[in-house]
Amino acid sequence: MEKIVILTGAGISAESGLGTFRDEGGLWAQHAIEDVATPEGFARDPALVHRFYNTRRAQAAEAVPNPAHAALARLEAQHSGEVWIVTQNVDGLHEKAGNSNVLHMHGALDGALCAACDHRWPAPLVMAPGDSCPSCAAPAARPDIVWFGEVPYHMERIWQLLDEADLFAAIGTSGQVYPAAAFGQHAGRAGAHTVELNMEASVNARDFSEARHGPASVIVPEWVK
Ligand code: BJW
Repeated sequence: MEKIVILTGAGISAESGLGTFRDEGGLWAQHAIEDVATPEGFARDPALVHRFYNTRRAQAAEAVPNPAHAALARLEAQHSGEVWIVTQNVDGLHEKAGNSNVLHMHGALDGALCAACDHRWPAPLVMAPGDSCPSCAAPAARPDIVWFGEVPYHMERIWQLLDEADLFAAIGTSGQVYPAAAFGQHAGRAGAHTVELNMEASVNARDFSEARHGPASVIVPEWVK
């Protein structure tokens, strides 16, 4: 039975009102990456990093899935084989839309992580410097987000899914951040048909055997049918 693996990025949530990173006016135009998305930035100015994620947590809590998320939920419900979503997004919109096979490789806004003992728990809406861990009591709570220089989650499982995939699709991602940027090439070499669905050609467009360009809310439902 056909196995489908779908990588999603910020572009799939753009039409739900959540900013992408690298588009004009995106999150990185407003914040320096090294200040808010690295462990070094968090050590330097935890208040700034918490403000950045508190704002995004509040936006994500209000956001609703758009027709692209809904189409992927339909795909999982109706496809006779396996469908896996590997998402770089931390907004939880795939689960809100109804997908259950979701791997969050860059963490989640609704999660907190203890930098001292690695304990994880549901994040409160607002986190602050010095918040303590409910397990070891260290004042070391941080967002459960994978920052630059940290190893993304579920990697062993993801490489295995890519090796076994018959179809791999990348949706709404610029292809600039590794290891996700290498998934298309990896899946193609392992034998999958590869398709990119994005507003424009990504930087690694040549790794895909098929491309569809346009807003995700239009091209994803068309692709899923
Ligand atoms: C639409 C649309 C619409 C708009 N419809 N489309 C040199 C070479 C190779 C690698 C490295 C290197 N130097 C450093 C590295 C490693 C580094 C890296 O890749 N750096 C690059 C910048 C070069 N990577 C890491 O550090 C990662 N860890 C790692 O590699 O560990 C080593 C290891 C790996 C594996 C096994 C063992 C060891 C960690 C990366 C962590 C990324 N974290 C962030 C922030 C945290 C999450 C958060 O706060 O939300 O994750 S960065 C940010 O970028 C975020 C995203 O998930 C990620 C990807 O961005 P995405 O989703 O692609 O968004 P955009 O904005 O870039 O693109 C949006 C696209 O949508 C655009 O193309 C638009 O056109 C399109 N679009 N509207 C359809 N309506």
